Amino acid sequence: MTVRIIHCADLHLDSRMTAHLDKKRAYERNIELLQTFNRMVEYADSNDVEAILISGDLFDTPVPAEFIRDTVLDGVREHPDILFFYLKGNHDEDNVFPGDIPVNLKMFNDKWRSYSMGDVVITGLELNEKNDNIASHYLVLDKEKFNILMLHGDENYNHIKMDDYREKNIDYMALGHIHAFKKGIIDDRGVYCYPGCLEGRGFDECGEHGFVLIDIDEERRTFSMEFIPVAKRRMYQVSPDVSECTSDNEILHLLDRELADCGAGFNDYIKVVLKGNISSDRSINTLYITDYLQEKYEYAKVYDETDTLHDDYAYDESISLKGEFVRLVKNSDETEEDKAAILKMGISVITKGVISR
Ligand SMILES: [Mn+2]
Repeated sequence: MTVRIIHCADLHLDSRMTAHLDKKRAYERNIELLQTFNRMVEYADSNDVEAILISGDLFDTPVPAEFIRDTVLDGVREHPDILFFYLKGNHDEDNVFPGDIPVNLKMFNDKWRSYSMGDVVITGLELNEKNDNIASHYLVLDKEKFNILMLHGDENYNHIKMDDYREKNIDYMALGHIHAFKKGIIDDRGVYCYPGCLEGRGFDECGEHGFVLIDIDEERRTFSMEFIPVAKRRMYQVSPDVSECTSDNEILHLLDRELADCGAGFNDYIKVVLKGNISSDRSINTLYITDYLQEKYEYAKVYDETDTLHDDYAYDESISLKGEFVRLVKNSDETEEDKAAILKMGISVITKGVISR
């Protein structure tokens, strides 16, 4: 008999997300996060998945918006054949469900608690400052069973040390807290895994995101695992060196190549940080580049962090506004660093009419 389980974590439903998005788009993005949760549940429904493990931070806040909280509960109720195991994390640590919860939603508390699904046993505990150093001492698992352990944290947060969990008969440790996929070995028997968040919310969560699908062979007590990407949008950041680009169009071609290599598509969020050295008679029009990218992607932001080649200033003897400006700055009492910054900004205004940032 094969038992099929989904392991996810860090959905962070009802996040602020106002670092890059205005209020309206942040709200739309929250709805997308909720739809991705629904998509995962639909995947479970149509692929014979018996249980979904949520290893913490289902919500970004202990008091999620009613609509988001109730939609999650509706999704659970509408799928009575799927068991949902929800262990709270550090963002949703309070009582997120004040009312009655569906019978197929199984929760945990600050003491070890186990649920059996035939020969598969799911055990979990919500770590806190009082129990995190002693929790492993009280963990007893039947070595004849296939043991899944749910926890939220890492070495630093909640002090989860893999050494403490060796030789404890764990087969699969379903963790949450780290927002990118990560797996490793506990001992001869078990592995640990962080599935990462379901959707990236910022440029510190770039690339593919999804959940882990686990197929357990109950008799042989073996399993296989597969990462299933499910995110609607992905975040990508590229920092190309544009020193060799002699025009903004050349920068666009370079970005096209780099973003194609990433696999970025029109649903995705793009952050570009331009690097390298450009000559003083050149200024990059970031508005032009941003506009181009916004046509091709859901969201794009461009930062110009190029340095201007210092030597070029010395030779500008032209009788022009730019020449006069360069000489004025060059002969000023400013530090070399400030001179470069002032020249970069001023030349950008003079030649393109925009301030290059
Ligand atoms: Mn988290």
